[in-house]
Amino acid sequence: MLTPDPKRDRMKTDREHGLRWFVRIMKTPITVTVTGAAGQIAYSLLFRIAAGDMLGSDQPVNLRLLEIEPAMKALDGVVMELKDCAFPLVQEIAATSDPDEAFRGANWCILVGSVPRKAGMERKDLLNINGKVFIGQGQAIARSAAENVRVFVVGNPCNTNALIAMKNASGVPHDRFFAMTRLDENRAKSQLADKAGVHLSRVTNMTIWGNHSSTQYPDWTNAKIDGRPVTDFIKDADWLKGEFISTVQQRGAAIIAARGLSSAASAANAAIDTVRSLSFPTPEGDWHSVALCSDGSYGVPAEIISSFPVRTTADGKVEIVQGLPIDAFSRGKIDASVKELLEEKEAVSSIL
Ligand code: NAX
Repeated sequence: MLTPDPKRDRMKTDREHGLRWFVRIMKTPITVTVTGAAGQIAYSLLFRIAAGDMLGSDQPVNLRLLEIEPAMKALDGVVMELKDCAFPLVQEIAATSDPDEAFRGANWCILVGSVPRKAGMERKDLLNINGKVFIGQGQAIARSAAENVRVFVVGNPCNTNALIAMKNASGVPHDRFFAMTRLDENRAKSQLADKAGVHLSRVTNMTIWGNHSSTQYPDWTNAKIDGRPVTDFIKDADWLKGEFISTVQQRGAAIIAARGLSSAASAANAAIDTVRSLSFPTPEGDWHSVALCSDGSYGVPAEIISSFPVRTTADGKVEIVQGLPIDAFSRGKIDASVKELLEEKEAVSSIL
């Protein structure tokens, strides 16, 4: 144990103080709004945003947190804990149940809050209940967020919730809306790495196509291990076409069965990964998965929020990777998931 040394301790305090001051003067803070801020995903997500994991260790942030009225007391506790972490990057924290107040000046809106499916509820009922929430939030984003706002939906059914928000956020360009399939991508990479007996950093180019649901298609045909086809490492074609896909599709349910609660830390981690990948250039030759408004690429009808292979360019543009070969097996899987998205769109057509 070090003996007390007032001079050394004073220098250490000065250094910490200097770092905090340096961070404060370096960059304009980015305002991040998180909805469902007292929920279990947010309980992991907020602390990682505040620590700089999402936007960078030199990027100050303002946190604006939205909850429904009954959860405001729990949210107060989350705010207390955020303050007690004394994160140097956090400039302001606001907690509210008013969407306009929450989205005021937001550069990033991460929409996590959503009503969960209850026993006896049809998918259509869930779509309509959440639809109302995302109409209001889309409108509030249009009224109150920053001009360069980007909206990233995690709350399920996330693709269609994003579509509803997009259609109701009048004046906000459609290319600002995203929904999360990165957790599925990460799950797929991990499954391939385990099966091939390699570290998962060697697995790249993993696309999730379609809907974040049990119809999603984790595309092993275009994925790579050490830059080579996955089939160079995994010879079991039946596994790739069957168990691999169903394991990724059903992973959420498997976690609920094991943990008694849905995935939270891994979902928060995937949200961090997504915003980071959309904010910084994608490594050469690779891509990542996120659902965005289709422009008709790969035969996916325009104006649905569907997952694609995506790159962020050096000048910050987000582009769908073009020209990937789609074999008959992949075509069938993509079409099945897109069909589900079109059915969801039809079910909420009255509120678009
Ligand atoms: P929790 O139930 O723990 O938290 C949700 C929070 O949202 C609650 O605190 C609730 O009060 C709040 N909320 C509800 N309506 C709101 C509204 N109108 N405005 C603001 N807040 C509102 O759920 P959690 O485990 O955090 O999951 C959140 C959502 O993420 C769920 O819809 C879940 O299905 C979805 N997921 C999406 C994933 C994806 O890959 N896209 C994976 C993980 C997760 O399943």
